[in-house]
Amino acid sequence: MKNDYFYVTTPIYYVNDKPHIGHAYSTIIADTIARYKRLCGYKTFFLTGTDEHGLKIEKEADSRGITPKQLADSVHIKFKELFNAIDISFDRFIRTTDEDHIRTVQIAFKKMAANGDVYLSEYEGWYCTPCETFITEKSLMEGEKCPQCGRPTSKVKEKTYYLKLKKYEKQLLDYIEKNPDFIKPDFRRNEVLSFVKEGLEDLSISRTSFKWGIPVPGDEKHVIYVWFDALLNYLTGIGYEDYLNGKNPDFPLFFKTANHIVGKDILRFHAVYWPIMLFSLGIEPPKSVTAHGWWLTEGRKMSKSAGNAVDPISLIETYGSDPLRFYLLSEITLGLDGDFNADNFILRYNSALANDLGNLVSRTAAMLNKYTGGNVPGTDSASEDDGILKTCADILKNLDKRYDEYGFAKILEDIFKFINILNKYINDSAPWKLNADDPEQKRKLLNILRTASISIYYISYLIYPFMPETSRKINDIFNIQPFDAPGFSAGVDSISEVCEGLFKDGLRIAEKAEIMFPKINTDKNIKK
Ligand code: ME8
Repeated sequence: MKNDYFYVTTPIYYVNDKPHIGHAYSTIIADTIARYKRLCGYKTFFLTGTDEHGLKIEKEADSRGITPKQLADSVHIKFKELFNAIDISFDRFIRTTDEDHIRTVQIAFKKMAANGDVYLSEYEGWYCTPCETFITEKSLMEGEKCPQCGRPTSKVKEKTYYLKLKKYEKQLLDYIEKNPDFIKPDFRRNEVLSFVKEGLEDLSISRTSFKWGIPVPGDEKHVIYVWFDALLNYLTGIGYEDYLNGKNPDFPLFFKTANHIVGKDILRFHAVYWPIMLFSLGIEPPKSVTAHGWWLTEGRKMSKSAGNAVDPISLIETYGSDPLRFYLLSEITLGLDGDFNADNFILRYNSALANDLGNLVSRTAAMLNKYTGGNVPGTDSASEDDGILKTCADILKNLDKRYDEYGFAKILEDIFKFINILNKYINDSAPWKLNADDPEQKRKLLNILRTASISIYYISYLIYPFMPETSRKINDIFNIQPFDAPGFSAGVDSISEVCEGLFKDGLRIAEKAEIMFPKINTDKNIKK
């Protein structure tokens, strides 16, 4: 077990409505990286959850005639159901209504106030409830609309506590400049830098005109601003309160390695306000904030309010979870937007998953059952790989770096290139034409079958973080424990040793391999 820590988070999602593909996307990104790091032996903590306070939730609950807590109780379940259906391996699902979170927010508020970073004044200006954001006069769009979502804002005038952002402006600029990997991708980092360079205004962190939030300690007319509350989930989730009480020495070790995955819409909160809150608390900012792009439908951001959201549950029920995970991570380079297109989804499923991967596994299993009675030849009877495994070694060599860059689409591209090389190798060497009674041809046959089997084991390893269920199914066929078996870990440096050990004396495969990806009839359409 490595002694290194790895902490990854998703945004916590508002409970005003059920989840869509966009929410699944952020969570699958975080899950994939968490699975990879665990596989490599890191002490990994993966946090996700729901953001349950604020005016938006209060209004939605009012419109449904229920309390905000009732709304949160029912909608947070939808997120848990989705995450269960798409194999999300979170270590904690946090809700901002959890008791330890409420205490943590109040502790943090008091600490910032004690450090002289909070003051009471008055806010007069604009507020966008769907974005839960204060909008400055100069950034308002025509018709007093929100520059972020284009919806109408409302005018507010109320007493409020402010957090001193201006005080930390220089410290933040220095931090961003000295830590080139703090904000990813680079073009987003530049956007944040120019925003900060324009000058920051202090941030209003409390409201008095509604009730659904965490009370300001000592002044309970105020509820804490939902973003101040929400960002602190990243501290609650890994036990900040216990750490302050001297009970959780792991806290700083995890937080130092924090990687926040966020959509580009909420980068500013994570790359400007959040590090300043942490400066005020005396905590070093997270290792990285990575902003991914949006899933669009027909060119527009997918969202429930736009009425163009694709329901992940109906997709999973029809096609399974791994095809969705595969599609979302292979289709767009992280950081860019992508159009969710049902025809393209089916096309990719049929070609990459059914034809290339699925076929490779089922034909290899069938050949093993036919020619060797289901036995993968051991080193004593087969030893050459015709250079095939060199391609695989090259992928492994770059893997850590690619993960650090969140280069998921590139990793998948490399894996599927390897799958195709292997399919071509099988086609070209045509084991079915070899005569098993001829010793030389028999040797060739065993070599092909062993090479294909070992390669499939590596493929199963490589796809595990992306498609855990498929990886599990492949390992089942080969009677090998899954990559998430308790206590198992193997990084790129040790997987070949593990593989050698497993395949040394040969293996016996399952008699019948199920078809992993039945071909989709292209007349069928995805239900929205
Ligand atoms: O902003 N494409 O919650 P939220 C890709 N509670 N990703 C999308 C998307 C799309 N069309 N739509 C949403 C909040 N997302 C706050 C966060 S964090 C301390 C508080 C994803 O429910 C993306 O990650 O509006 C985006 O940032 C997040 O969902 C916003 O979810």
